[in-house]
Amino acid sequence: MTTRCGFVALIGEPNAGKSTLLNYMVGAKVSIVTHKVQTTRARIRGVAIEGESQLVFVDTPGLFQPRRRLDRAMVAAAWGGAADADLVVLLVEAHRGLTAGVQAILDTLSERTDGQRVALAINKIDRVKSEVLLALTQRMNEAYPFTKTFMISAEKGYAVDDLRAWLAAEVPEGPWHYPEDQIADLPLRMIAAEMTREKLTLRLHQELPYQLTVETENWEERKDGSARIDQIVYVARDGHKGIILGKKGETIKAVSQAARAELEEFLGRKIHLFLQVKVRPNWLEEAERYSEMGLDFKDGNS
Ligand SMILES: Nc1nc2c(ncn2[C@@H]2O[C@H](COP(=O)(O)OP(=O)(O)OP(=O)(O)O)[C@@H](O)[C@H]2O)c(=O)[nH]1
Ligand SMILES: [Mg+2]
Repeated sequence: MTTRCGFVALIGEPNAGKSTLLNYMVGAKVSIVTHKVQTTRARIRGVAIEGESQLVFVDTPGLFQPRRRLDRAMVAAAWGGAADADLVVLLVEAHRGLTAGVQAILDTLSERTDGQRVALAINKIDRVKSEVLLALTQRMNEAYPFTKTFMISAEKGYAVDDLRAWLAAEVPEGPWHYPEDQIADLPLRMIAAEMTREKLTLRLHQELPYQLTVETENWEERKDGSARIDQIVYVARDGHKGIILGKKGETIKAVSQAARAELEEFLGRKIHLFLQVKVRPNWLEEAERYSEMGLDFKDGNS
């Protein structure tokens, strides 16, 4: 029996649906998803099995024109994910088509990858008519020599099985990297912090979600099988702390409840979650914050 195993990087503009696709492939929510751009900040690995193949999907931050240190570190992590992978899947949004942002990705795609095959996944096909898809497929394939094109809906699961089957046949022969029952390669404390960040992002308006970070400070196993998790939400300004707490602490309470519920479902046990908001004016320039996020601080140097 020959097994196969390989790394598949999911790249694309922010909001293309990379994390949604990873979660669908894995069959569990290992990477957070929101309607806002720049949700994913680091490389997140999710594992799926198809026949004799183990597919290690690498979800990456979106590729965009970076301005801040954090942006640069995120974009570097995304391109790094593509360079290290056996196969690359570029996701584009069907209803947005070949945007300037997609063109910018195509312009450097071949030099950023190491000769790997790149498949195109036109995502969110549930939002457009089929004529649009055919025209876009043609335009995209004129713009870049994709090995193959898929038209999918990561959210609805349309044609995702075709993509998975193709990837399973294309990854190199070799032993599996992970035990059969492992679905993610990300420390639990980070998954827990990400869940809280997702709930904050969904609840807060405007720029604030981009200006905060969440860290799991302490994780204590209890005798009754439950766990106590303490997390810190770092913000840069005093005013932001007030917004996150909300009137009489309502906002942070709702966030904490939602994050706890999801964490309990993910872990299958009782969780006591405690959130604390800290004002840290310079957190976006602190190396430790980046390593907690799974990013390389030096990548942010301009
Ligand atoms: N209609 C539709 N929406 C989708 C589909 N796939 C993803 N979405 C939505 O698109 C939004 C962005 O999805 P994400 O998976 O967070 O996108 P991403 O590429 O990981 O975004 P970043 O992490 O910010 O780079 C979410 O609101 C998803 O629910 C799809 O197939 N159809
Ligand atoms: Mg994402």
